[in-house]
Amino acid sequence: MSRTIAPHPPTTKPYAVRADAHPNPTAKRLLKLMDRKKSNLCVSIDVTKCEDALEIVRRVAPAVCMVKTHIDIMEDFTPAFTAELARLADEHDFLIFEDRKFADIGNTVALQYSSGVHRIAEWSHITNAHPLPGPGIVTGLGKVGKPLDRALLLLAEMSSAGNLAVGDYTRQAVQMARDAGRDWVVGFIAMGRVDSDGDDDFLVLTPGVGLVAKGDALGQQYRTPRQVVYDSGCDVIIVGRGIYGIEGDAAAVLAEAEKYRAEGWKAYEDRLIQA
Ligand code: 5BU
Repeated sequence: MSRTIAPHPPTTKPYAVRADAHPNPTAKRLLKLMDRKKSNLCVSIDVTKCEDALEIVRRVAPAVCMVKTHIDIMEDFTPAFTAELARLADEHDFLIFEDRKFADIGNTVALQYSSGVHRIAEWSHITNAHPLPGPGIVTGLGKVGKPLDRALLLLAEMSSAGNLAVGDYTRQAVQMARDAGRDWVVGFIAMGRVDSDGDDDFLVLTPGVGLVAKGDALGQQYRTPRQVVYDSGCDVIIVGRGIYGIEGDAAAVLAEAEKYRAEGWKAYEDRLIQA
């Protein structure tokens, strides 16, 4: 399979080398632990009961660099859930990414990030925002997240069919990140190297990854880890139902996570060799 993107200098460097040069402590920690665990796999935990979510995390923990949550879908949320998640993250060496997709004015998102029932900034190392409202969203979230050494991703592209995050919108998202600086906006949710017109080293995290299914009934579109990491130059693969949705016991879920980890890592190593 041939590469479909223009070469992008930072993606030809090992994660560990990129870690050394990164100005954001969370991005630095992520790149280092990816290297240590040989994993560019983020597992997305989209179940609605806290104990079910924790059980999946315990199963996949050895294989992941990151766990992604949607905290607002938890039906029985209490702060004990995020405390346990944070404990597991420390014990098993992974980061927590709350996929909150903030999309309001700066003042409101700062409150949504810091307060309410979920107090996201307290436990989530990384979160994300739509660039739609303009740079005030980045500044507002930064007031809360920067003092805590958190990291922000902008949604430059999406995986779902017919989404509007394309063309100029994507280019302006990248510009917004550059204007904000990598000490706070560390990268993007995107389907490829949206930053390939420069040589700044952003992280690209990519959902819509599956080894078997091509999509779902609601517009999700899947590509393989190799298409995402090798062909498109992305850094982290985000996999949900492809891992926690499989039939079988705890060992089967870990085996599936391990399969994705191995595929993602091989694609990364091949990318370095090809560079
Ligand atoms: P799946 O089960 O692997 O399809 O789950 C994908 C996850 O990634 C799910 O939590 C989505 O909310 C998330 N996601 C996505 O699928 N596509 C996007 O463009 C973005 C997030 Br942004």
